[in-house]
Amino acid sequence: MDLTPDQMAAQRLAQAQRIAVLTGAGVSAESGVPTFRGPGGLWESHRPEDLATPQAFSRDPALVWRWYNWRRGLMAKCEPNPAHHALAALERRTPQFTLLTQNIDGLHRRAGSQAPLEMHGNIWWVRCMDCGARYEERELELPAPPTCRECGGLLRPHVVWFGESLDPRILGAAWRAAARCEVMLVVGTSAVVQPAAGLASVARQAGAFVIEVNLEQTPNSAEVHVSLLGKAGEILPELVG
Ligand code: BJW
Ligand code: ZN
Repeated sequence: MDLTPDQMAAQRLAQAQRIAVLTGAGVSAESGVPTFRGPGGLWESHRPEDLATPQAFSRDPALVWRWYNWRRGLMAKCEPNPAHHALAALERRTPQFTLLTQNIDGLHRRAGSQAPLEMHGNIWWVRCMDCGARYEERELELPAPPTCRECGGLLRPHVVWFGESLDPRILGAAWRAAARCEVMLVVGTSAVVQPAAGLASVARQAGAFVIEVNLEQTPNSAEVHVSLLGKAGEILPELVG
């Protein structure tokens, strides 16, 4: 009997020894974290060039920090949802599992994922522009801008802005995981921001079976093996079983 696409995806995930998962903002949407693009997305009411570039930060660090403080306040109230939990469960049962996330909210780790590769950084970490110190900072009432506890220098969020390179070790590990996996699962990303958006093609060209879960079609949809349309928090628990 022919399998439906979701049954085929579930079977591939159950049988694979090596799985790579790439997540984007859509995986945290059901936790209440705003996405960037699409209806209600952050870029509908905020210009990325004013808030998420190194030039914007040099021009007006206070403005950028007020935006990050607002987002830190929002994210502090969010809990992992069934999609995060399903991915943590998939990791526990898969011999070689790599979670690649573009999200900075830390929710995968809170759901039990052991070592997510946070390609765009983490909003709960700060980095000093002067001495390079980087440390976790969970205080919600940070001044805008805050200063370094080591040297008093200007702190920035430890995230990757447009025009900045990703950490080469993280990018290298992400590329290797994509090139070596048997199955790649791509969840809740609009697949327009490089270099993360290219990972599905890397996996596909290396022979992996690629599954996409999203509310809508993306630039990746035409080249994946299975595209499942719907909410990650509903589809992933079904897929992982
Ligand atoms: C659901 C759902 C549910 C909703 N269930 N699904 C041309 C011009 C200029 C620059 C470039 C260019 N070409 C390439 C570049 C470089 C640039 C880039 O890619 N720009 C494109 C936009 C064109 N990339 C970079 O600059 C990167 N660095 C780099 O490439 O270095 C080398 C280089 C430098 C300069 C020039 C060229 C090369 C760095 C990118 C850093 C991205 N940073 C951000 C902000 C992080 C910090 C922060 O959050 O404040 O990262 S931008 C933002 O987008 C954030 C995200 O991680 C990233 C991706 O977004 P994501 O996760 O896909 O979210 P959305 O909102 O886009 O999509 C959500 C999806 O979920 C949707 O599809 C929904 O349907 C779905 N969904 N609910 C399932 N319940
Ligand atoms: Zn410092």
